[in-house]
Amino acid sequence: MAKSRYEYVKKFEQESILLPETYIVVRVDGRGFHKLSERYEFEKPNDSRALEVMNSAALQLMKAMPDILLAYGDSDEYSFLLRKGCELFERREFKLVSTFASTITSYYQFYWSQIIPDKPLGVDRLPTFDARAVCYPNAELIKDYFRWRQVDCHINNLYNTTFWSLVKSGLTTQEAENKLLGTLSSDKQEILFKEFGINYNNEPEIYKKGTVFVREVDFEAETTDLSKRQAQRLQKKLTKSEIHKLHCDIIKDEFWETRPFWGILKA
Ligand code: DGT
Ligand code: MG
Ligand code: MG
Ligand code: MG
Ligand code: MG
Repeated sequence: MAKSRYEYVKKFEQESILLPETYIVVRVDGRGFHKLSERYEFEKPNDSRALEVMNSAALQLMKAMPDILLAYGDSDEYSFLLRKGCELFERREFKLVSTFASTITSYYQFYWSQIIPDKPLGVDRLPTFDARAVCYPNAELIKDYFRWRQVDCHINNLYNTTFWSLVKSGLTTQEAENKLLGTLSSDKQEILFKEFGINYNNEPEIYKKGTVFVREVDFEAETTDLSKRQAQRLQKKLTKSEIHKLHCDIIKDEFWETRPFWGILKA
């Protein structure tokens, strides 16, 4: 095809290629979900249907992208781990993050209409997501990344559970906030138990631990130079593998060392 005289403008485009041979974590997060949760009257502190929408969207994204080995999410966010040898979009960052953000947004809106049909989405506040990609060079960092997100889930859930118990018992939001200022985890657990008879340990695992999707695939450590046939075989194996849903602890080593994909990660 002949080039037009205007084609030179393409040279102004900048490409950012994610570092080769590193794990890529893409995290998506709902935009302004504080406001969105008020607009659609989410249950407090946790709306189980909204969480189901988020989880369904994340699972569908994972199915559509076989290079995702693991996903972890809570609240309005999800983190996806892509395998080290992933060549999706030639590792072009903008293509990757914009695709993740738009795909999760589409799936989220689709599942919303299925799961929450009694609250149709209004154009004044539609759910949308941002996305970022971070490269991590080794498995230890990957473990700590996901541990960081689960600890965050735990801290937020304990706070929110205590906060909304106080508010539902008659405190204003300001009073509840003041009461929790400077409290430790143990103080919040004590407030929950003494004032509301709630044993935090008995709260649903999905709220305390978030949701983990694991691709149960057991190929050996990735070698750098796969032949075309080996690469195709691997892609097929990834595509056909089952995905399991868990609400378990991912902070302890046990989770990591007992997963089939650990062989890939520890390399
Ligand atoms: P952002 O991400 O900077 O655009 O702003 P937000 O407002 O999305 O803030 P973020 O992502 O730090 O926090 C998530 C918000 O979503 C937080 O205010 C609580 C709300 N949210 C998420 N899930 C639920 C839920 O199940 N129930 C209720 N009531 N609120 C939720
Ligand atoms: Mg935020
Ligand atoms: Mg958000
Ligand atoms: Mg968030
Ligand atoms: Mg095009």
